[in-house]
Amino acid sequence: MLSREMMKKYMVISPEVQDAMDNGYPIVALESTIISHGMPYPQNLETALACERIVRENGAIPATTAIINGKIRVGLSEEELKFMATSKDIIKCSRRDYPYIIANKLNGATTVATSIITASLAGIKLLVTGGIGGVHRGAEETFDISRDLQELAGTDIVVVCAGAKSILDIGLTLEYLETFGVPVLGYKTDDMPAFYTRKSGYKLDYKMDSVAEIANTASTKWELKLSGGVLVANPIPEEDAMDENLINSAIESALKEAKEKGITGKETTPFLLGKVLEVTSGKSLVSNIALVENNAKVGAQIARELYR
Ligand code: PSU
Ligand code: MN
Repeated sequence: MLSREMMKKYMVISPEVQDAMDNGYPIVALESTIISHGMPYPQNLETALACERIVRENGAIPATTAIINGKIRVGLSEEELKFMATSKDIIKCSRRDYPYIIANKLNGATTVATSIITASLAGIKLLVTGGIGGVHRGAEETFDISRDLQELAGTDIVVVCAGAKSILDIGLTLEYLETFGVPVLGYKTDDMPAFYTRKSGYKLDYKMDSVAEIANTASTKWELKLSGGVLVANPIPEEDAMDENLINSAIESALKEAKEKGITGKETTPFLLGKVLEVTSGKSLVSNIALVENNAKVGAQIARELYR
């Protein structure tokens, strides 16, 4: 956590989040790359607002993270969320970008990696996202492994996601998490969810049927000084899941086009998401929204247990 002095220098905490901090209320951090680079307008703004509402309805306070004009922001107003959803002047911000964007008074959308950093600087213990970044397919050649995984491994935080998209290599992502000591807890499932679908075929070691069990596992990890994060894999609700064949062929064609166009680095994930949206004629967006909202709900419930 940042010292008071450094908080004053670098961070702006919204009044609602500050009040929650002062009173020991459960807080749920939310990322902002999904808003600026993960979904089109206006669905991105609608989803961000819906997630905040769902967190509140489930007894916690939402804290969307971002960098605006070089200030680390924890908790955004509706107007600021709209800015994140519409401005073209927002840099997708990973760990390497974080100091640059702040020092130069720029705007940055926080990925899972930098949302974890921000949450940790502010003392928040739980983050909700849609899908976490991971080991990309072909990483043995490209070395493309999302910073999300290292940040999760090295920070005391619970991250709630709907598994990993099959634009990634889900098997290698799980191996990587195992090496770095991150427990992956399936919420009511023992199969790693694949974001748009409920199952990937990769088995999870631990299935948890209650949010209390999840919070207890995280607390135990931290009390034992086994520092680092816990990943919760919360499958998309049955009724919102996509047809497996449709989504897999969309992903294959998106990967093929990315390769042909020579898309690399930080552009890869946004490009693939955009293509999948196009190929499925918007169906993937409907699923994406549903799973994020579901994560917001479960995340708030876990946060309440954690802050007990
Ligand atoms: N997956 C999604 N939507 C997203 C992202 C991932 O379905 O918006 C974003 C998240 O912010 C995640 C980031 O942290 O992409 C990972 O990017 P990269 O693969 O470049 O590390
Ligand atoms: Mn990458």
